[in-house]
Amino acid sequence: MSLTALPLELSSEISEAKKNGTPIVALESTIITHGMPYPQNLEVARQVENDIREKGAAPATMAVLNGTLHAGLNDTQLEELAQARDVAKVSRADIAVIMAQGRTGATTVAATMIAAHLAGIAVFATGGIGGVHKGAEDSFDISADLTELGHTPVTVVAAGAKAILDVPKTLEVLETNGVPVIAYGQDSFPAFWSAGSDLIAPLRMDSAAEIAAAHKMRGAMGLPGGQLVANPIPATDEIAAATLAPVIAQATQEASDQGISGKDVTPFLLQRIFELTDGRSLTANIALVRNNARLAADIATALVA
Ligand code: PSU
Ligand code: MN
Repeated sequence: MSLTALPLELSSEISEAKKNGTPIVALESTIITHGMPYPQNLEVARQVENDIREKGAAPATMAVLNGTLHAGLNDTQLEELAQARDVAKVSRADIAVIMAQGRTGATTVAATMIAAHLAGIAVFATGGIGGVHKGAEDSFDISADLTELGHTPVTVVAAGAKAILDVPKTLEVLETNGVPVIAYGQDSFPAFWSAGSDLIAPLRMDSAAEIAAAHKMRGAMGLPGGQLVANPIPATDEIAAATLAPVIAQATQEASDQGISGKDVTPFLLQRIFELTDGRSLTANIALVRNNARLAADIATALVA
């Protein structure tokens, strides 16, 4: 059997950054194709990339385009992805199949970590990670993002986990997988749309330099796996948990009534919550992704220092 060469293409911005030792932050593309509606998804994707550039780092949005894994998209590619319909949502299980078939796919947190590691990128910013779904004791629906964090040495900055998930069980599975869960600048584990929650995060750090040092220490010890940095949403953009609880309950009930399962669950819930909050969930989502991108850029900068 002959080896297949890896079809991995770095954008000119990312190859330049690698040559110059510029810090790089990876970004996912499922948030663009399945997490937000057009045209806000495109605006946000561009805004987040610019937030990273303003910090002196380079943004690498990851996606599979016609079978090639891309680290960094140009503006035409970003626009095509934002408008595309029926793009596959790819995770660890299906990324190689989609690539071998020459298809196009948006990367989840798990697949973005794989892509970032292949491209030599250590830090990744997103909105929220996948987790243990409510009712997982019956459905077994646990996101591959959690096991990926246990395998692949990338530090992921997210705003905690959404209340569409069973957050205590999500923290348990992360612990089982050996993933450090680090709340940034506070004791409680952030709840995505709300800065705080009544769960205390397992770990806390207050600076990008400390987070970078912990990332390097794992590497020095030869420990596989990454870190989850849980960065609270800025106070001005929060939505109270009590406001969202009935919305989440309704969306979850509808998903179950309509027999939504597997990969479709998370996109369905995000879309229904967007509709039921008249778009307010999206405004908060945008603010927290940008906030995560800025922290990730600081961590990437501290890592190359
Ligand atoms: N959570 C969000 N927004 C998202 C996702 C999760 O708040 O866009 C996306 C991410 O790409 C994440 C994926 O990796 O959904 C998880 O999907 P699943 O639950 O099917 O593993
Ligand atoms: Mn799932």
